[in-house]
Amino acid sequence: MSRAGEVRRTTAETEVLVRVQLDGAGSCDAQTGVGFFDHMLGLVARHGLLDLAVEARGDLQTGSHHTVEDVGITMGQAVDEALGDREGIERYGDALVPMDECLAQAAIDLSGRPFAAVDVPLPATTIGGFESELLEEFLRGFANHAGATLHLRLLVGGGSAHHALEASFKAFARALRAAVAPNPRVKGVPSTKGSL
Ligand SMILES: [Mn+2]
Repeated sequence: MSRAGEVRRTTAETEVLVRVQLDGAGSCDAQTGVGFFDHMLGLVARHGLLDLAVEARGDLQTGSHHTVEDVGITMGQAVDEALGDREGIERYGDALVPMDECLAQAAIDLSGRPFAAVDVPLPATTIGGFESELLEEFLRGFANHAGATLHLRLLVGGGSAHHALEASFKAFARALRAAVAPNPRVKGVPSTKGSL
């Protein structure tokens, strides 16, 4: 069965459409109006082996905060939809990703319980319209709406915000890929509670 999700979300600040295919080939069509963010979403698709389409029209005259956060929320909702009852999946995923001088570590539990702990110290800067502190907003929006517990830390590096952000988005993507992976040995929902 194809594990796909499609969510359109409209507020006074943004209009976002996300389509995701969990068992994809890594293709991405991201149009958020924030160049660096499109670049990061491309990395998430490629390293998460997701097929991803993201269209966002946001109030960028206020900066990219609303747009980035709302894409995180909408992507979380689309992944939640694609996961369905979460039967037969790994549920847990983690990744340790180097990017030149940077090393990022991510761990995800598709527990159904939202939580995000992000420890990526970065210089306050804006790259291609993306304000560096928005990594945490994106991940928190995603975790809260995907029903995921997410930890992400930058173990080494941070001087180059571009490298640190790339390492972080790639670690998130690879941990997510591992967590959503089907496992034929997992019968039913991977929880002793019987539901997630
Ligand atoms: Mn790059």
